Amino acid sequence: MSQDLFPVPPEWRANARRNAESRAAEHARSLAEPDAYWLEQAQRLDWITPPTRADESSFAEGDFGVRWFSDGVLNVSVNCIDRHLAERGDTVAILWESDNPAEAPRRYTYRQLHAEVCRFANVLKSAGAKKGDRITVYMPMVPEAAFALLACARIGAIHSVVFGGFSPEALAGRITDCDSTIVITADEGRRGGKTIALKANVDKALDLSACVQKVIVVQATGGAIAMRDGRDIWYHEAAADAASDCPAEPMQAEDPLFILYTSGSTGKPKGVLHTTGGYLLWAALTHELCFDYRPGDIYWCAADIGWVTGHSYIVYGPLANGATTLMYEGLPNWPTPGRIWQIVDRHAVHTLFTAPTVLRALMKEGDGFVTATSRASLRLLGTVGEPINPEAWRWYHTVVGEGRCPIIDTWWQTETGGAMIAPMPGATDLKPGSATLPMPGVDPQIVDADGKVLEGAAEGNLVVTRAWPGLMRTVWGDHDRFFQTYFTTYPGKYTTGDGARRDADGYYWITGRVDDVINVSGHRMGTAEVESALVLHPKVAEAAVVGFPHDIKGQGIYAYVTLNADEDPSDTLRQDLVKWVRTEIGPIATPDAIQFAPGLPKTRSGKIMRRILRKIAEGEVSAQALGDTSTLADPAVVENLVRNRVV
Ligand code: 6R9
Repeated sequence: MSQDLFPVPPEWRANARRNAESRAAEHARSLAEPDAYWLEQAQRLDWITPPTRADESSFAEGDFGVRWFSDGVLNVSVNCIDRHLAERGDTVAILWESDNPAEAPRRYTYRQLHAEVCRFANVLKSAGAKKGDRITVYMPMVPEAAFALLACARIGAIHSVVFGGFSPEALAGRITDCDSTIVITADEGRRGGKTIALKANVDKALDLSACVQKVIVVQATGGAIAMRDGRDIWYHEAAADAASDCPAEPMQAEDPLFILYTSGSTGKPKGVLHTTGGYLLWAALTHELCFDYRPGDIYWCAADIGWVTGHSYIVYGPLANGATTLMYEGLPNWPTPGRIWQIVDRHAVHTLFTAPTVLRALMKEGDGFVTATSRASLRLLGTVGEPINPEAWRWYHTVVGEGRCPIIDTWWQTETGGAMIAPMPGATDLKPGSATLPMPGVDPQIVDADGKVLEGAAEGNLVVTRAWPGLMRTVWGDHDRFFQTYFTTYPGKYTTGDGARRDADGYYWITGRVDDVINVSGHRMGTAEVESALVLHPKVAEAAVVGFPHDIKGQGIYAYVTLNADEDPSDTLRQDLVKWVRTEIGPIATPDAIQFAPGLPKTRSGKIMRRILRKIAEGEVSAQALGDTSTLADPAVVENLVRNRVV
């Protein structure tokens, strides 16, 4: 095993804020004296009224609730902008790189960011936005997307970002669920040289959702779009008359900051709610712990603002820490597979934070695109979104980082607000494929199916035994669903839905989801969502969806479809179903394989046996792999499925 241990590089050992001993001591203290530790940590934020109470959460039925710093008052945009003005007003806060490599980058200093965010906040106010209103943000990766989030935070409105790749139907569902009154969008988005008709999608979505009164449209490409009188507002026109100062709304620590919809194993996507004080503290603290940001570093999180990673590690964490955060509009591999490394060189990027799926796709193109660039500025490499296979880890470490950059593999979830298990660059020896050790305040356990706590080296279900400041507060509009989903499988503990192994050194290795969530290119997809989309098709009687291993995406989507009795399977229908799902949910839900199945394996009580469907999709079709099929209502169904596998 020794060759599999990558010790902390000497430069990091000498200079980082934390070393192995101080990391361990901090973790121990955070669990032993949580109130003292967290009230001390709270001082990294600027409070209007500092909190005197830290954790008041309970995971127990009866007095269930998550609450932190409840008597504190603050504003998130002030913490991300105003408080930096005196010391680093002229430091670049947001450095923006266009999709088009020939276009000049844009730079906003903290002082300019202040003016932009205030103007945006004033435009929102003149459109009628008030504290507590929900505002849906459906934007490309342009600086205005970050301004929009911070402007919402400034006036106390709750933003709900919907990824620009979601369809009008999916957007409408998310607008209606939280009763948004305003949508912020752009004329079009750009990615990889293609345009995305964002405003046209909003128009279609608003035919399905009646709650929206105003649509604020940022001019991003200048493409022709329709504007509806009385409803649609051009941002640049409204901003021309808006003041560049806007008082910040004082917010209680537990006032909502944002909703972000995410897929679960059942039902429609859940609106994960994060609040003001605890979330911001967690984003800022974990950004420091994982990346040890120092003034002058160019920090690049190559995620999209539509996902939680973009919220916590493009916008809130880095800006709360006064960092220069690079925001990139396009794709890592366009116009060439070397684009990501060219951007690293162009901006002398110090920290790069991306996803395993991106690394796998780039690895396939060969090392030449990497070695053609310098990358001399790189000091730290991060990953997030899915388990990183050791092969991709080694490539990232050896070829991209030339052995000098620690790989910070951060395990966390939309629900957790920020990194939960991750290395710290100056403190943690690395093992390829392990997210290593828990962050301060995080008390993980591995439990078996019956909830028995497994000690030492063990494998099972990953749970967390106590609240931390970044934990979500509720599912928007359905507090009971929050409790039922996360706190009843193992009463008194937060269920992550992930499996994990802990080795003899106490390192955690995430093994993937143990529920019906699949991870496609680092994006969470509920199998139930894809199934509901498929059965909406007039020719489909029944559908079952599972994940299967995919070289680039990590997991692909495999759908078993039973047609209505009078319908015949055909390739045309198969293509039609793929298109149908893309229209219902969006391109990220594109099925990779559709198998027409005259029958699905069911128990006598009618439950679909997904275990068997997963095995068949994975190509494990021996009797031994398929296991006991005697409880099936009709065992012959399985033979048919095995015979007609499609990948
Ligand atoms: C941040 C984010 C959460 C799910 C999570 C897990 C998987 C994320 C991971 C990882 C192994 C890592 N996941 N990071 N698995 N190692 N470093 O991705 O949030 O979109 O909510 O997805 O992603 O399965 O449960 P989200």
